[in-house]
Amino acid sequence: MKRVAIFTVITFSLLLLVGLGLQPAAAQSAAWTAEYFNNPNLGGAPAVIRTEGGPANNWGYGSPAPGIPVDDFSARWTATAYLPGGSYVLAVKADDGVRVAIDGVLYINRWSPATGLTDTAIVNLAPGNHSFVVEYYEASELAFLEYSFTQAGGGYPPPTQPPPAGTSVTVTAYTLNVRAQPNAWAQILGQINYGTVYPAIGRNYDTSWIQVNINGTIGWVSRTYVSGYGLEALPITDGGNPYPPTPTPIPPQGAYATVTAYALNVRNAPNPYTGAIITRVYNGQTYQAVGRNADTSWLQLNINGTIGWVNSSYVTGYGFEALPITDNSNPNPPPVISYATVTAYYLNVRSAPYPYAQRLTVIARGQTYPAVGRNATSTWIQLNVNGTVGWVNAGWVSVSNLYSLPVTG
Ligand SMILES: [Ca+2]
Repeated sequence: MKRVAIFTVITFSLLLLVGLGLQPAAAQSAAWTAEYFNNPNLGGAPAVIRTEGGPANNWGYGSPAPGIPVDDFSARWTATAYLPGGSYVLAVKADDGVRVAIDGVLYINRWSPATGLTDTAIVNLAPGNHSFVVEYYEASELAFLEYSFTQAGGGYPPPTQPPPAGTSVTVTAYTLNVRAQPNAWAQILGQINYGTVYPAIGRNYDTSWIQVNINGTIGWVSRTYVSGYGLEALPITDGGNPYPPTPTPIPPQGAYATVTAYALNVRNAPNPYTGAIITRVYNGQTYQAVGRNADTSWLQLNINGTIGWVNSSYVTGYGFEALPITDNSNPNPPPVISYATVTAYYLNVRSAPYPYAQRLTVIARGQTYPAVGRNATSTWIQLNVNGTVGWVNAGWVSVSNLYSLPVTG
């Protein structure tokens, strides 16, 4: 007797009153002789014999009678009743084992530990007296036996109880779990049966669960298995939507660039030559653009916290022109407007505009290189020799547009 499930006791009491009132076959309303055994196999003489209204009961973790243990007990109910001829539906649900014989024919024979299993049989009877024997045993934990024997074909008649005042639900499932919360994995408080009617006192946000009052116990049942009117008008009593809809994503503020190249270098400056590669981004990736150069040919992106530059030809997006200019350099080198052609047989290219500066390379007569600067007296010319920038003596080169060159040395 570790625990007494008051709710289920109440429920089953109600079932005895209401469930068995569903146009029961006579055997169910007849007096039954109940024999209880303090062993699980109906062995020996019964320890308790008494008259009961029927075999159905819910003993929970308890014992059916004084002197009977809470586990490893068994019971037998017998009755004889006059019945009109016809087809009947026999249904039992037992924790644990159950057998049902009618007129000596064993219609249900499930003598094994179980819970939540319903066994049914169709029983065709001639008019007259019929004998019923229901046997049951409990192994451990919960103990209950549900039993019904009803005329087939007529369906379930309406409940004999008048519907409660106000909004109510009628159970449409054979048995329906009543749960502590409005979801299918919540604790089961008990079960209610087909055709029974209970006050509905609330609902969840989408009326998929109804809060009901089962003789004072408040629980939830699935809307799928009850009928009723006005359920949508019930107050929401579960605190609201447990599954809030996914919020509509807020469009990102500012400009975003999505990579259209297979792979795109991200540099520390908006220049393919002087900007060092600091990372790469890949096709389809999108990053926030935080700046641009003057002609928006390069965009400064925030790559997960790393700020770098990408060529804007390889991204797509909107609003880049509105970004702040965060680099004042001209990404495109100025057009070459001056060339120097070597007139000496060989000519040293030096690191600085004077004769003994370090020699970087040697160029030869007839070769032409872009001139990029000069010294103030135009006696030395700065050349770009295939990427090596150095100085040559102006006396050994022929220079176009000499005075357009900037003074760089
Ligand atoms: Ca059990």
